[in-house]
Amino acid sequence: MPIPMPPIAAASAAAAPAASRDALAQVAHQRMANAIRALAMDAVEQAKSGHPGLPMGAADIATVLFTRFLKFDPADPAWPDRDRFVLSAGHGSMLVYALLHLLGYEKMTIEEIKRFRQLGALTPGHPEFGHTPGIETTTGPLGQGLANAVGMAIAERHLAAVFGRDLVDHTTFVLASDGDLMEGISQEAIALAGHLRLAKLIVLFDDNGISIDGPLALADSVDQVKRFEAAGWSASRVDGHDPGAIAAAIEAAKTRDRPSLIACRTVIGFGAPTKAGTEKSHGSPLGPEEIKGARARLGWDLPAFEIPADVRAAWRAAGARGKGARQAWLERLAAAAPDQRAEFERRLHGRLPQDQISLAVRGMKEKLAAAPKEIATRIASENALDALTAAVPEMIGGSADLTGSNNTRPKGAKVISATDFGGRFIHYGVREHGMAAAMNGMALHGGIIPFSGTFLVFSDYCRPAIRLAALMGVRVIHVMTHDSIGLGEDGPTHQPVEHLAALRAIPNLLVFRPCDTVETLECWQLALAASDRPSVLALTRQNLPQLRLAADERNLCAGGAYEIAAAQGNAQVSLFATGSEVAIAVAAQKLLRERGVAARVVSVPCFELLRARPAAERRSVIGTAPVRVAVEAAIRQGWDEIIGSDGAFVGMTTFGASAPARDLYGHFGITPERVAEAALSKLKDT
Ligand SMILES: Cc1ncc(C[n+]2csc(CCOP(=O)(O)OP(=O)(O)O)c2C)c(N)n1
Repeated sequence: MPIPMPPIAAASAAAAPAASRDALAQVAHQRMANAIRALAMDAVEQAKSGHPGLPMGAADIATVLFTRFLKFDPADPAWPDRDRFVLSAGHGSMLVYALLHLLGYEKMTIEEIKRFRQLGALTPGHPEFGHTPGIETTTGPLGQGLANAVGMAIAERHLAAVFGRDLVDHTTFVLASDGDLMEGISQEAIALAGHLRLAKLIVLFDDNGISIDGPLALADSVDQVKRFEAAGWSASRVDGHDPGAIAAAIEAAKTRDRPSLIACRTVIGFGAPTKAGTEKSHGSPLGPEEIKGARARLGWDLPAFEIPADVRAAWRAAGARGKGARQAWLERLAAAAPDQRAEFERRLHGRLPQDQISLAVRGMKEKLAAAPKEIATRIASENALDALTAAVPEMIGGSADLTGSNNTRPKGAKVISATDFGGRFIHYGVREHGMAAAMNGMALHGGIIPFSGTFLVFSDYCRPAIRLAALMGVRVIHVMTHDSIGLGEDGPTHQPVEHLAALRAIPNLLVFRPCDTVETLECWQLALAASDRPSVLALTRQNLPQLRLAADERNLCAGGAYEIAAAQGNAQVSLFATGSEVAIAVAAQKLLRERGVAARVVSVPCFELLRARPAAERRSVIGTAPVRVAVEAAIRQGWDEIIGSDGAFVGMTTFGASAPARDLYGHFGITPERVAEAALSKLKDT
């Protein structure tokens, strides 16, 4: 049954800043909101696909937010001190496209709106960061945007603590739907935000009681206000079609000492005569008859895609509100101490302090050459972090409650807390998914390189956010320790088997699996340098010998693979391995030598970097030895691109088991002897 439509509230321009008051006063709020509704209906109709319900229902909320509160300037969509607006319910993308168009974002022309959901248009089905100026993050998978926003709000607080409020002082707004709040990730995100008392995070909940299947009551009966309050938020309910009430609630939220939820009761598809208030307006074109009826109800008698001049002018005036604020900010930036300004700009532009990094890496390499270390790569990573975080102050670490296991808290890193955001380490709690999504938000905000940790097996819990990081091309670095059966006694629940392959399957993600302390340092250096993609570092719990003994300034991991132990004579066998299995391959090389077989060992710390090399280089690293054997304590999937389908693979085909690591390697046959046997048996066949 349709929910009865409340009366459309009259406009109030009283709260508008002076610059736009006059223009706003000319045009009722209602007509401005209806412009969003009309564009959404028309674009979805033209595309024959899309979601009109949310933009039509949330148009009043968006109109209030963008005309009275949000600080932004269409002339510079990436202005660092803008307020952030995250449409967590990305399916309602036409809401934000309509806003960008109406507010005067240059690239968002009416032609782009007409090309909604067409190839190459700035109006893809769901908002995409980096594709459309003014879009803060890619949303669509529900819940992610909300968790990204938590990261953005943390980033704002941290940078404000470091650089002062003159340069950093903005609010993060989210529009979230029922679906966002039903997703599990939302619990992780709101719990973290409440704990950190992120007062400058305001969530507007499009509380329309409808999802795809029908009324929310089919599947959910959570009292969201109580839920958010229980997580330490301030929460209120308003009529989401009453601009005065929405404005008052935002006004109040801005004074709170904690994050705020404003549950805005709305009617999905507001204005549609028979489909409003029902799931029928959620995700398909309304159809010509319904649109005609909606136009009549809304008093909008213009043809498709036409906006009356006065409404357009009022929206443009709203778009111009932030110009002065940006100008004032630019002046404050210009007046800042030169060092402070340079450092601020360096961090915000994502430029690394290359000299300091090179110095730190060189210093560590010299030490490691002088005194090789047999340690776990997770410890090697901690050592690398001690040096690198000293050189790169924008690195902010963390862990999902495995700090002591992941070794991601560098020496002296203070904890970020509700009372002190100046720290550089975040206790994310047991919230891997929320952590990964918040890291995306920090990277998107700019000025921060987030890195964090959990066990590799729990990369599954982070995967949706890692995928989005890869899609968006943001620099987040995941330290994933306990990377194989080598973790031992915790058993098969904790032993990753398919995870390396699964991560390598994500386009644009760098998956590093270093074999010793030197490679770990090099992989860290590469992950930091990868400014437009995320990285995972898969690291061991168990100790590994240092295989790279010579001092070498070059970063040998940069090519993705390299010969770490040459054959004596013409190689008959190439042994490929990653991480902890490189030492096994080196031991197998020795066994083969004893049998009169010349083998070379190639370490493959990063498939993606190897794949990116010119074919001739790749071929030369892979080599021409007639037999190829790969060893990795994981599944074979992916390895055929290096060893071919005729190559031999020594690894896992089942889940692991609970036992000391050494016993497990024997049990699963990942040993030098088995590697040598595999090579010899292939040699016989050639
Ligand atoms: C993680 C995830 N699961 C499922 C979907 C598919 N989906 C898109 S919108 C939606 C729910 C719609 O309900 P709501 O969030 O209340 O949006 P509204 O109907 O109010 O537009 C679903 C299940 C999705 N986008 N993301």
